[in-house]
Amino acid sequence: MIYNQICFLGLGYIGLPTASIVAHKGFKVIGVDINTKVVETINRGEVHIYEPGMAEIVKQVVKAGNLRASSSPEKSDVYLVVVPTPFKGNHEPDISFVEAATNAVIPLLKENDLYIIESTSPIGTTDKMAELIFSKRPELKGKISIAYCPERVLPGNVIYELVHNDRVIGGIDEKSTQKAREFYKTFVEGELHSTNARTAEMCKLTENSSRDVQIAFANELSLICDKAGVNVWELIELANKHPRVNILQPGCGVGGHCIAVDPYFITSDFPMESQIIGKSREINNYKSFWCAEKIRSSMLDFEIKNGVKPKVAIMGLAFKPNIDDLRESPAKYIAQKVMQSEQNGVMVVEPNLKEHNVFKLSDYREAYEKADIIAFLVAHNEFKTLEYRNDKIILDFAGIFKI
Ligand code: SAJ
Repeated sequence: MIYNQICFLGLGYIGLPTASIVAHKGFKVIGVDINTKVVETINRGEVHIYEPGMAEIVKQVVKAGNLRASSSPEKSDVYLVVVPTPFKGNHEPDISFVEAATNAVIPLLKENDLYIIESTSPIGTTDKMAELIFSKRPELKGKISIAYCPERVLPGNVIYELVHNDRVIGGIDEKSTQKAREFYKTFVEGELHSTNARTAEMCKLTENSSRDVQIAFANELSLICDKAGVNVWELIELANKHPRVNILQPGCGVGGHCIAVDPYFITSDFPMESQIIGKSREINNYKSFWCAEKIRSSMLDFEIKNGVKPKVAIMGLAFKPNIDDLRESPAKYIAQKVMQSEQNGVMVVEPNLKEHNVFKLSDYREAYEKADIIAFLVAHNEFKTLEYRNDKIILDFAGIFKI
């Protein structure tokens, strides 16, 4: 199949790296974004998102004329919808961006085109978009291919994983699945697994919900062990010696724009059936509240015992170790809650950020030296270089010293 031009709608965390990899393969790619600043940045050969290795590729493909950014789509042979699917108030999925992107390309569609949704979506979204397309362009029914193909890349390793991870390809019919496979074969070296659109939509939600449930189990264990006087880190390490047990690590809660979010796509559509998935979300959210309360009571105990307020170091703001991304970060939530009750003497540390528009950041070594109470929220590598100090109160929510 010859692709004269490939159109990506949405140049964010997934759209931009994918568009640049496809352009790097020699295809002509037009990237579309509603944010004019994003369009201008990319057309300068620069990036607005940090992902290791991406800036170099974008610079190269823009210079070579293979990647162009625009605010509106142009006639192409393949259209990929990679826009956000946020939530309305009560965890109700919002597919309005997917609908808007689809409406933008409907007038451009022609026979033999391929239309793909990559955005994490509620089950049935691809069918809905197919209906929308054919309601406005009935002559295209059976003449174009429509598929759903979720991404599963890990922030911080996107460029590698976009090429090497297996992909699930779900067409609305057999021909669509085949056409989508042909397209992904041009840049994906991982295995391509064929299915239908609804199963592919559900697969994405299942992958992240299963991880959220597993993390909730570890977090629940940490609450039980705190009360039982058992070291949860040692417990999990021992239990995982069993050949068929693999318990994940407790943390200060679950963050990011995926694991903490995707399970709600299921619970909002299947509230009665998704008991464990719903409860796991509650447990992971509660863990963050529990950590904040632990810190605050430790501060109170210190003041009662010593007659002075403690100096406190909040170690880590990112949503996971060794990245600078604070989206949906439980650590940020905890820092905010602790500082609501006490500003004085609280130092905030985030080694992956130079500054923050809300928190005044401290150097992690200085904060560790000065503080009476140290709360490790995120297992950044820098923190693992610190020596354990038994003259300080260490709240180890991230397993730095595994105490
Ligand atoms: N976490 C724990 N304990 C663990 C593992 C993770 O508390 O043992 C926490 C992390 O600290 C973080 C959160 O969970 O706050 C999510 O981190 P993550 O590394 O599990 O997930 P993400 O959000 O960075 O990326 C996930 C990945 N999905 C899976 O691993 C099933 C990635 O493959 C997906 O592509 C991505 O979501 C997405 O875009 O959906």
